[in-house]
Amino acid sequence: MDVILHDLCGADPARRFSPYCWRVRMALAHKGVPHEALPWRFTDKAAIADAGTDKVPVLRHAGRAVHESWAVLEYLEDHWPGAPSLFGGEGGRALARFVNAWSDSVMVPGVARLVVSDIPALLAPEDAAYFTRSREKRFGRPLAEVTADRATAVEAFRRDLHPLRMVLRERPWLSGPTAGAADYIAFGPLQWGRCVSAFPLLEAGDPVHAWRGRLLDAFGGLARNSPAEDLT
Ligand SMILES: N[C@@H](CCC(=O)N[C@@H](CS)C(=O)NCC(=O)O)C(=O)O
Repeated sequence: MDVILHDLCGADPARRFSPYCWRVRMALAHKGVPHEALPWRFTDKAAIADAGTDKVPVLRHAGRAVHESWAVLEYLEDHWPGAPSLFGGEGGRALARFVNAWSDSVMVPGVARLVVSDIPALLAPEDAAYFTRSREKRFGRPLAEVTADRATAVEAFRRDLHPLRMVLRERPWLSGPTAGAADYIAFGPLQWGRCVSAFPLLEAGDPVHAWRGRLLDAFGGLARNSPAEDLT
């Protein structure tokens, strides 16, 4: 295969759950780029060390190893110019960059503090130990404590999604007439949450829920058919 993606997985290699890798998988499907999404585990640092990172996604193509999901999206756009555009031009690229910053700084931490304690149970033993140690250090307390108040904390998360909701009330996609990079970038954290936790992040009836459903169904149900916990 010409294109390889190192894609985070759990103990079950079919459970793919990284928010950043999901952005890339949706973008690869959008572009119609044939590829192999190789399962990669947290402690498998040696497999990607040559890319100069210890994190996935890493995309390999033509002797190059590209890391950082935003850089991978730009790489796909620039190296497959004849395939459907992810950004819809330079203005779209610039606005998608803003969505990326918003998704990374608001959505990812928002989902993390609601689901992080559910993740170790899905990981291989050595990964679970690494994940728990590194994330407890990051949060400064046991993971069970981080999510203990999630039944009420989810309300603040849903409020934080309001900019997304306002747009999706008016139109089906962030990116324009069809889904594109901005949609995949915002979808990634929500897909992460539903893949690792049965705790429902979204309420039925929310335009964000309906939009997530459209993205789950895109590309023949690529995201919906992946193992998940929250099936709402
Ligand atoms: N800013 C990076 C973030 C990548 C990232 O944090 N990946 C996580 C998986 S979701 C990872 O590989 N973590 C490895 C670790 O924690 O050791 C991107 O957009 O690609």
